[in-house]
Amino acid sequence: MNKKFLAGAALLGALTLVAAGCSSSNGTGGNGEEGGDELITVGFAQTGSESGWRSANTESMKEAFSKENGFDLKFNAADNKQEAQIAAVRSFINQGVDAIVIAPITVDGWDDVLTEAKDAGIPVILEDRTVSASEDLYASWVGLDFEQEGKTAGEWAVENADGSNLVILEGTTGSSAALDRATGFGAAIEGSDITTLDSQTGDFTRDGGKKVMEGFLQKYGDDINLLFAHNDDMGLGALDAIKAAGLTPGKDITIVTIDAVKDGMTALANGEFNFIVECNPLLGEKAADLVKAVLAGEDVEKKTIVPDQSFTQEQAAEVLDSRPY
Ligand code: GZL
Repeated sequence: MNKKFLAGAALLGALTLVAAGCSSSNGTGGNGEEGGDELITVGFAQTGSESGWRSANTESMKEAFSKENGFDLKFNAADNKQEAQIAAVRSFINQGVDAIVIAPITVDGWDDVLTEAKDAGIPVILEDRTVSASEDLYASWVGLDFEQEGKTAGEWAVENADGSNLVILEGTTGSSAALDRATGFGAAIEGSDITTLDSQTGDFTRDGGKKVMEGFLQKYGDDINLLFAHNDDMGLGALDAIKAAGLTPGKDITIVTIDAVKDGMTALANGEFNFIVECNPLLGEKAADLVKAVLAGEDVEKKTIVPDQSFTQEQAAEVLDSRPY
């Protein structure tokens, strides 16, 4: 139930009780919990479960939006389909949640449902990816600098693999992560001797990365000597295709990815990947703080960027056992 409505009803109820010379005797919060405060009901529309990064992000969000932290979380994973994700947001609006959090699968297509949330007086916080809709349709965004991630990956490639023939496994088409990583990487290799043979989406999944890499290898064979994958999971899928083609990943084909999840860092430490740019999935605490601040009527920053780092093979080997995800 929308907190504004509840607050009004509670006030009216309290006034009625006082007027009738009664007082509430059960000493419970609005939701009847013994002595507890009322929980903040939050609808979280997650993209799906397409990658190791997504699993870590979901875990971080569920941990932060726990009952212990004062939340009643309604969770939906949209199987990487934007129409399902928009339907989930509409359902949260109809349920009259206090706030909505979205990890928007793609940048476009959000104006209508965000306007509906605004008209219903339900604040929206974006986490992870961004949208093209007007900033006045959401309260705040917390995420990563995807363009910088792509730029860092591209700069390493020019520094360590200039003159290579490159294939690219792109993330989900139309997602801010894929669009901005492509922009940053492209700018970094501009003017270098790296030749881009092909670029295609693997939808951020291992299966997608494997299938697209199989196609690249059939078409270009061992001309390929550099792979840039927009996330670890597509790079991990590509490893299967590279080995099946009788090539040695990390040597015959230099591999640069983004995320730095455990399986990616393991591949980096054992020499199958060559460089990874981190993309921090632990956004839950910041998102929960933003929800509480917005509902308390506090001014919040429109954008919060969480810092990233990058890893070579040697650095991965050093930190692998201490990685939080
Ligand atoms: C990035 C995130 C991307 C990851 C992928 O913040 O949106 O989506 O890089 C994930 O692993 O699927």
